[in-house]
Amino acid sequence: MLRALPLMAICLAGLLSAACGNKAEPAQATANWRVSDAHMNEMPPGQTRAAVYLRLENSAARERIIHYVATPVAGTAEVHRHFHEDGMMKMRAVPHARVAANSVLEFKPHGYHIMLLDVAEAPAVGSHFPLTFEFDGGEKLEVDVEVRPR
Ligand SMILES: [Cu+2]
Repeated sequence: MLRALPLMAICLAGLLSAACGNKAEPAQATANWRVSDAHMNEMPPGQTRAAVYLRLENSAARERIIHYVATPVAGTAEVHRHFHEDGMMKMRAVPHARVAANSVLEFKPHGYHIMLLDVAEAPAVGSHFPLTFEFDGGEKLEVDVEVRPR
């Protein structure tokens, strides 16, 4: 914790000068979770699928399981993971993704992502929408997702 403090100070100063990496969005936090960099890239015209990326930190001392993901902008939302098979990049749904105790699950290109299916209307660049995780025990976490230009 002592080590984290100077970093945090640098990051706060960085936010003021817009020089703190590309994480302009402040982190979203609850007692058990800390979320940062939640975003979706602008959808190409005609697409009905999109991936949401974020950094999900489990600050609890036990493993948690993601049972369900939902957002009003998509008919269905699923946790997916990319993997290599026979020299090809494929993706597969991960119905009960686990987040280890005191650790971070990164949803990022070529790894885990939240797949939005049946997006009827592409959200505008610069807009935000809510994404809700439901974990084991029924705990819910609502995340604010930013739509960024491609
Ligand atoms: Cu996917």
